[in-house]
Amino acid sequence: MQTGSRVADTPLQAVSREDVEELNSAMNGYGVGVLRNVISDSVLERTRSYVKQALEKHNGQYFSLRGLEWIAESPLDAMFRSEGFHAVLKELYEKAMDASPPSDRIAPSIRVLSGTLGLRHSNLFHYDSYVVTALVPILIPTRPDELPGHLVMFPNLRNVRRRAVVNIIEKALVESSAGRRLWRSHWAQRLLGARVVPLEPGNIYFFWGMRALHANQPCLPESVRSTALFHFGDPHEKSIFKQFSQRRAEAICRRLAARTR
Ligand SMILES: O=C(O)CCC(=O)C(=O)O
Ligand SMILES: [Fe+2]
Repeated sequence: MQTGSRVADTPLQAVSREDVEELNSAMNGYGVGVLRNVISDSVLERTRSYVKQALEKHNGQYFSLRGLEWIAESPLDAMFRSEGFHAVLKELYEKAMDASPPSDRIAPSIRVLSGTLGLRHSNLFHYDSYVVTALVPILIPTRPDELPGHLVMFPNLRNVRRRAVVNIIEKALVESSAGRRLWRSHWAQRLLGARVVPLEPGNIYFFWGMRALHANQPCLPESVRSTALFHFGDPHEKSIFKQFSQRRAEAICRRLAARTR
Protein backbone atom coordinates (compact mmCIF):
# COMPACT_ATOMS: atom_id res chain seq x y z
CA MET A 1 0.00 0.00 0.00
CA GLN A 2 1.29 3.46 -0.80
CA THR A 3 2.00 5.91 1.97
CA GLY A 4 2.55 9.36 0.41
CA SER A 5 1.50 12.04 2.88
CA ARG A 6 0.27 15.62 2.62
CA VAL A 7 -2.19 17.81 4.46
CA ALA A 8 -4.35 19.97 2.24
CA ASP A 9 -7.43 22.11 2.52
CA THR A 10 -7.83 22.43 -1.21
CA PRO A 11 -7.82 18.77 -2.15
CA LEU A 12 -5.57 17.08 -4.58
CA GLN A 13 -3.81 20.11 -5.96
CA ALA A 14 -0.45 18.59 -5.32
CA VAL A 15 -0.75 15.11 -6.82
CA SER A 16 2.34 14.60 -8.94
CA ARG A 17 3.03 12.15 -11.73
CA GLU A 18 5.16 10.17 -9.28
CA ASP A 19 2.18 9.94 -6.89
CA VAL A 20 0.00 8.55 -9.69
CA GLU A 21 2.76 6.15 -10.68
CA GLU A 22 2.99 4.92 -7.08
CA LEU A 23 -0.79 4.57 -6.84
CA ASN A 24 -0.81 2.58 -10.06
CA SER A 25 1.85 0.13 -8.90
CA ALA A 26 0.24 -0.28 -5.47
CA MET A 27 -3.11 -1.01 -7.17
CA ASN A 28 -1.48 -3.55 -9.47
CA GLY A 29 0.53 -5.18 -6.70
CA TYR A 30 -1.05 -4.96 -3.26
CA GLY A 31 -4.50 -4.15 -4.71
CA VAL A 32 -5.04 -0.71 -3.16
CA GLY A 33 -3.21 2.61 -3.48
CA VAL A 34 -3.68 5.30 -0.84
CA LEU A 35 -3.36 9.07 -0.88
CA ARG A 36 -2.92 9.94 2.79
CA ASN A 37 -4.20 13.02 4.62
CA VAL A 38 -5.78 14.66 1.62
CA ILE A 39 -9.23 15.42 3.08
CA SER A 40 -9.12 18.04 5.81
CA ASP A 41 -10.71 17.60 9.24
CA SER A 42 -13.08 20.48 8.57
CA VAL A 43 -14.41 18.88 5.34
CA LEU A 44 -14.76 15.56 7.17
CA GLU A 45 -16.64 17.15 10.09
CA ARG A 46 -19.07 18.94 7.77
CA THR A 47 -19.59 15.77 5.70
CA ARG A 48 -20.37 13.82 8.88
CA SER A 49 -23.05 16.36 9.84
CA TYR A 50 -24.47 16.03 6.35
CA VAL A 51 -24.56 12.21 6.76
CA LYS A 52 -26.21 12.38 10.19
CA GLN A 53 -28.97 14.68 8.96
CA ALA A 54 -29.63 12.47 5.94
CA LEU A 55 -29.64 9.35 8.14
CA GLU A 56 -32.40 10.83 10.32
CA LYS A 57 -34.53 11.23 7.20
CA HIS A 58 -33.97 7.50 6.54
CA ASN A 59 -35.04 6.52 10.06
CA GLY A 60 -31.55 5.38 11.01
CA GLN A 61 -31.48 2.67 8.32
CA TYR A 62 -29.00 2.02 5.50
CA PHE A 63 -29.30 4.24 2.46
CA SER A 64 -27.22 5.17 -0.55
CA LEU A 65 -27.44 8.15 -2.86
CA ARG A 66 -26.19 8.30 -6.41
CA GLY A 67 -25.81 11.01 -9.01
CA LEU A 68 -24.95 14.67 -9.06
CA GLU A 69 -27.59 16.03 -6.68
CA TRP A 70 -26.25 14.77 -3.36
CA ILE A 71 -22.62 15.61 -4.15
CA ALA A 72 -23.53 19.17 -5.17
CA GLU A 73 -25.03 19.79 -1.73
CA SER A 74 -22.35 17.88 0.20
CA PRO A 75 -19.05 19.30 1.53
CA LEU A 76 -17.16 16.84 -0.72
CA ASP A 77 -18.23 18.80 -3.80
CA ALA A 78 -14.99 20.85 -4.00
CA MET A 79 -12.94 17.65 -4.03
CA PHE A 80 -15.27 16.06 -6.58
CA ARG A 81 -14.90 19.03 -8.91
CA SER A 82 -11.17 19.59 -8.41
CA GLU A 83 -8.93 19.26 -11.43
CA GLY A 84 -6.45 17.19 -9.44
CA PHE A 85 -9.04 14.52 -8.68
CA HIS A 86 -10.17 14.29 -12.31
CA ALA A 87 -6.55 14.11 -13.44
CA VAL A 88 -5.68 11.22 -11.08
CA LEU A 89 -8.69 9.16 -12.18
CA LYS A 90 -8.06 9.83 -15.86
CA GLU A 91 -4.35 9.02 -15.66
CA LEU A 92 -5.02 5.80 -13.76
CA TYR A 93 -7.60 4.75 -16.36
CA GLU A 94 -5.16 5.47 -19.17
CA LYS A 95 -2.42 3.45 -17.49
CA ALA A 96 -4.74 0.48 -17.02
CA MET A 97 -6.44 0.52 -20.39
CA ASP A 98 -3.85 2.06 -22.67
CA ALA A 99 -6.67 4.17 -24.08
CA SER A 100 -8.57 7.35 -23.26
CA PRO A 101 -11.61 6.97 -21.03
CA PRO A 102 -14.96 6.86 -22.89
CA SER A 103 -15.96 10.09 -21.10
CA ASP A 104 -14.77 12.39 -18.31
CA ARG A 105 -17.80 11.56 -16.16
CA ILE A 106 -17.19 10.55 -12.54
CA ALA A 107 -20.13 8.69 -10.93
CA PRO A 108 -20.39 9.82 -7.27
CA SER A 109 -22.29 7.87 -4.63
CA ILE A 110 -22.49 7.80 -0.86
CA ARG A 111 -23.31 4.80 1.34
CA VAL A 112 -24.44 4.98 4.92
CA LEU A 113 -24.45 1.62 6.67
CA SER A 114 -26.64 1.53 9.74
CA GLY A 115 -29.43 -0.52 11.30
CA THR A 116 -30.45 -4.03 10.29
CA LEU A 117 -30.62 -3.01 6.63
CA GLY A 118 -26.96 -2.04 6.92
CA LEU A 119 -26.16 -5.65 7.86
CA ARG A 120 -27.83 -6.88 4.68
CA HIS A 121 -25.68 -4.53 2.61
CA SER A 122 -22.48 -6.03 4.04
CA ASN A 123 -20.44 -8.82 2.48
CA LEU A 124 -22.17 -8.16 -0.85
CA PHE A 125 -19.16 -9.03 -2.97
CA HIS A 126 -19.25 -7.45 -6.42
CA TYR A 127 -17.24 -6.04 -9.29
CA ASP A 128 -17.85 -2.38 -10.10
CA SER A 129 -18.96 -1.40 -13.60
CA TYR A 130 -16.10 1.07 -13.77
CA VAL A 131 -12.36 0.56 -14.16
CA VAL A 132 -11.19 2.91 -11.38
CA THR A 133 -12.78 3.24 -7.94
CA ALA A 134 -11.86 5.93 -5.41
CA LEU A 135 -13.19 5.37 -1.91
CA VAL A 136 -13.39 8.20 0.63
CA PRO A 137 -14.12 7.01 4.20
CA ILE A 138 -16.28 9.54 6.06
CA LEU A 139 -17.36 7.77 9.23
CA ILE A 140 -15.74 4.53 10.38
CA PRO A 141 -16.71 2.94 13.73
CA THR A 142 -13.66 3.00 16.02
CA ARG A 143 -14.87 2.18 19.55
CA PRO A 144 -13.42 -1.11 20.88
CA ASP A 145 -16.94 -2.52 21.25
CA GLU A 146 -17.82 -1.78 17.62
CA LEU A 147 -17.02 -3.54 14.31
CA PRO A 148 -15.18 -1.20 11.92
CA GLY A 149 -16.58 -2.65 8.67
CA HIS A 150 -13.25 -3.03 6.88
CA LEU A 151 -13.11 -3.15 3.10
CA VAL A 152 -12.33 -6.70 1.91
CA MET A 153 -11.08 -7.48 -1.55
CA PHE A 154 -9.71 -10.15 -3.79
CA PRO A 155 -7.31 -7.87 -5.68
CA ASN A 156 -7.30 -8.04 -9.46
CA LEU A 157 -9.07 -11.39 -9.59
CA ARG A 158 -9.85 -10.91 -13.27
CA ASN A 159 -8.97 -8.65 -16.18
CA VAL A 160 -11.23 -5.93 -17.52
CA ARG A 161 -13.77 -7.58 -19.79
CA ARG A 162 -13.74 -5.93 -23.19
CA ARG A 163 -17.21 -7.25 -24.10
CA ALA A 164 -20.18 -5.99 -22.10
CA VAL A 165 -22.16 -9.20 -22.46
CA VAL A 166 -19.30 -11.31 -21.01
CA ASN A 167 -19.04 -8.87 -18.13
CA ILE A 168 -22.76 -9.07 -17.38
CA ILE A 169 -22.89 -12.88 -17.42
CA GLU A 170 -19.79 -13.15 -15.25
CA LYS A 171 -21.13 -10.60 -12.76
CA ALA A 172 -24.45 -12.46 -12.51
CA LEU A 173 -22.63 -15.70 -11.61
CA VAL A 174 -20.06 -14.23 -9.24
CA GLU A 175 -22.61 -12.01 -7.49
CA SER A 176 -25.25 -14.75 -7.11
CA SER A 177 -26.21 -15.71 -3.56
CA ALA A 178 -24.22 -18.98 -3.85
CA GLY A 179 -21.21 -17.02 -5.10
CA ARG A 180 -21.50 -14.52 -2.29
CA ARG A 181 -21.66 -17.28 0.34
CA LEU A 182 -18.39 -18.58 -1.04
CA TRP A 183 -16.58 -15.20 -1.10
CA ARG A 184 -17.51 -14.42 2.46
CA SER A 185 -16.17 -17.71 3.81
CA HIS A 186 -12.84 -17.54 5.63
CA TRP A 187 -11.32 -20.42 3.72
CA ALA A 188 -12.08 -18.87 0.30
CA GLN A 189 -10.65 -15.57 1.52
CA ARG A 190 -7.51 -17.31 2.77
CA LEU A 191 -7.12 -19.49 -0.33
CA LEU A 192 -7.55 -16.63 -2.78
CA GLY A 193 -5.46 -14.13 -0.83
CA ALA A 194 -8.18 -11.66 0.15
CA ARG A 195 -6.97 -8.37 1.61
CA VAL A 196 -8.65 -6.77 4.58
CA VAL A 197 -8.20 -3.01 4.25
CA PRO A 198 -8.82 -0.87 7.36
CA LEU A 199 -10.13 2.54 6.30
CA GLU A 200 -8.96 5.81 7.82
CA PRO A 201 -10.88 9.04 7.24
CA GLY A 202 -8.67 11.69 5.65
CA ASN A 203 -7.27 9.22 3.10
CA ILE A 204 -8.51 8.27 -0.38
CA TYR A 205 -8.27 4.59 -1.38
CA PHE A 206 -7.93 3.69 -5.07
CA PHE A 207 -8.42 0.25 -6.58
CA TRP A 208 -9.41 -1.40 -9.86
CA GLY A 209 -13.12 -1.79 -9.06
CA MET A 210 -13.86 -3.74 -12.21
CA ARG A 211 -11.07 -6.26 -11.51
CA ALA A 212 -11.16 -6.62 -7.71
CA LEU A 213 -14.06 -8.52 -6.19
CA HIS A 214 -14.88 -6.49 -3.07
CA ALA A 215 -17.33 -5.74 -0.26
CA ASN A 216 -17.44 -4.20 3.18
CA GLN A 217 -17.44 -6.28 6.34
CA PRO A 218 -20.50 -5.84 8.55
CA CYS A 219 -20.87 -3.28 11.35
CA LEU A 220 -23.17 -3.44 14.36
CA PRO A 221 -26.68 -2.16 13.59
CA GLU A 222 -26.16 0.57 16.25
CA SER A 223 -23.03 1.89 14.50
CA VAL A 224 -22.84 4.22 11.51
CA ARG A 225 -20.30 3.62 8.75
CA SER A 226 -20.22 5.94 5.77
CA THR A 227 -18.14 5.99 2.60
CA ALA A 228 -18.25 8.06 -0.58
CA LEU A 229 -17.45 6.24 -3.80
CA PHE A 230 -16.25 7.78 -7.02
CA HIS A 231 -16.40 5.41 -9.97
CA PHE A 232 -14.64 6.32 -13.19
CA GLY A 233 -14.40 4.92 -16.71
CA ASP A 234 -17.06 2.47 -17.85
CA PRO A 235 -15.72 0.83 -21.01
CA HIS A 236 -19.20 -0.58 -21.70
CA GLU A 237 -21.06 2.68 -21.20
CA LYS A 238 -22.47 2.69 -24.73
CA SER A 239 -23.49 -0.98 -24.78
CA ILE A 240 -27.15 -1.92 -25.26
CA PHE A 241 -26.69 -4.67 -22.65
CA LYS A 242 -26.04 -2.09 -19.97
CA GLN A 243 -29.66 -1.60 -18.96
CA PHE A 244 -29.97 -5.31 -18.02
CA SER A 245 -27.27 -5.09 -15.38
CA GLN A 246 -28.67 -1.80 -14.06
CA ARG A 247 -32.13 -3.35 -13.67
CA ARG A 248 -30.61 -6.36 -11.93
CA ALA A 249 -28.77 -4.16 -9.41
CA GLU A 250 -31.96 -2.18 -8.68
CA ALA A 251 -33.96 -5.39 -8.17
CA ILE A 252 -31.38 -6.68 -5.65
CA CYS A 253 -31.63 -3.43 -3.64
CA ARG A 254 -35.45 -3.62 -3.64
CA ARG A 255 -35.32 -7.25 -2.41
CA LEU A 256 -32.93 -6.35 0.43
CA ALA A 257 -35.14 -3.45 1.53
CA ALA A 258 -38.28 -5.65 1.46
CA ARG A 259 -36.68 -8.34 3.66
CA THR A 260 -36.41 -6.02 6.67
CA ARG A 261 -40.04 -4.97 6.64
O1 LIG B 1 -18.43 1.08 1.16
C1 LIG B 1 -17.53 0.31 0.80
O2 LIG B 1 -16.59 0.00 1.54
C2 LIG B 1 -17.51 -0.29 -0.59
C3 LIG B 1 -18.66 0.14 -1.47
C4 LIG B 1 -18.52 -0.28 -2.88
O3 LIG B 1 -17.72 -1.08 -3.22
C5 LIG B 1 -19.38 0.32 -3.95
O4 LIG B 1 -20.31 1.07 -3.62
O5 LIG B 1 -19.15 0.04 -5.13
FE1 LIG C 1 -17.77 -1.44 -5.34
